[in-house]
Amino acid sequence: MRIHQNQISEINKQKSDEHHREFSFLSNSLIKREVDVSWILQKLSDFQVAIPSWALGAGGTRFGRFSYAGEPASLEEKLDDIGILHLLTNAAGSVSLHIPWDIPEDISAIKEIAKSNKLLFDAVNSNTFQDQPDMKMSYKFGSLSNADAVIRMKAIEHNIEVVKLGNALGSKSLTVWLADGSNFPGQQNFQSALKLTQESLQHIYKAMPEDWKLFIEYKPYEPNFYSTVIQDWGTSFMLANACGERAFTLVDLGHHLPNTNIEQIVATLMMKGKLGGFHFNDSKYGDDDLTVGSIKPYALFLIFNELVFGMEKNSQNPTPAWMIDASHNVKDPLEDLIQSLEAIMIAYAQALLIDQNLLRQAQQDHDVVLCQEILQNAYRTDVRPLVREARLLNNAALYPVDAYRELAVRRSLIDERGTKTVATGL
Ligand code: LRH
Ligand code: MN
Repeated sequence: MRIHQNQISEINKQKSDEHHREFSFLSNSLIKREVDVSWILQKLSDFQVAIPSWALGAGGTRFGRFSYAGEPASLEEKLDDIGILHLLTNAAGSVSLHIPWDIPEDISAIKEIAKSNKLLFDAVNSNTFQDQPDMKMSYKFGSLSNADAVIRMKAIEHNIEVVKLGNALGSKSLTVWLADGSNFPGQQNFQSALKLTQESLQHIYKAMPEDWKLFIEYKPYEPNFYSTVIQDWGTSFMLANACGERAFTLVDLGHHLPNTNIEQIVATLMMKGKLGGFHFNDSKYGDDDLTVGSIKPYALFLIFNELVFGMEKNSQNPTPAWMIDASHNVKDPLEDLIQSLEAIMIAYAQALLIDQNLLRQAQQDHDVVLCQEILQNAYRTDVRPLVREARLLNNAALYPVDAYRELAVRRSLIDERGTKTVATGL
């Protein structure tokens, strides 16, 4: 199922007067605030978020999964779905594959389909948190940290295989997330688990092509509920330093204990040049993988404030990899991803409104009230007309969810694929 640009421009016509009214009102008030509107529009246009190949079907929990009709049953169909997202939002310009959930059978055919959907391949993800049908051993008690050297080598070889596959597709980075840990005190020797994990990651790092990056994703708990080897940013940071200059920490927003100050972690990692990328999502309690900005939009804004400051000041930190990592238990997966992209663009646009020099001066002067005024003036600015204008300038939809529904995309996907197809992934 494909949609075409002219269908989107047709739909945009219905709302363009309303949009232009709201956009000119906003840009006039921003110009009065000495904001460079065209600079922000360019930043928004250039901001591309990778879509997870494992989040294009309905997600679920151990308590159940309610499938969504018209799910993509193959990687080819997943790339077409991301192509639809990209046409509607101009913000979904790449895909992050999870191996073996999405192994391309025919690399050149997959590259063709990606190209025809204007998609690049972002980080590839290895998977040593599930046993594969043909496996003679198990990752039940760990993979890169497993006390059994044969199992560790199996996991290392899998990661090297994933890098080879990613390299053939044009990807330039590997994301490693380990479920490794323990469920009970005494079950695991913390020091040897960390030491073995470090050695395994160093082995993988050395096997990567010279221009590749390694992203080490941390998580405090689940599926292990007493300890996780790579439990927090500090452990990931240590392991990245132990690997080398092309190893970085990956921040999944859902991988923090309640009330963790994530924006401070982001600032610290950028100052140290070790912030590799993000898995954007939102959560109320644990690793809920909910729609970005649906629970804590102000926290997301504060993170983007640190990112904007860091991208201006920390040349030692490469541009982070922007990726979504969400699971859709009750929403149409594509509508959920559109809402996540919108929330990311809004938080970024609001953060770009902040006069970082004015804020620095207020901080120097210990003018605490003014610091908050500067932040909240930006946060309380309705930047949606800006985000819409950036889409319009790139021939995308002014109102992507409305356009998705008006084009009856889900209906067409169901007509094409039926109601029983199940997408691989979470
Ligand atoms: C772990 C995680 C990781 C992925 C998985 C799908 O919770 O965030 O990034 O490998 O979800
Ligand atoms: Mn993640």
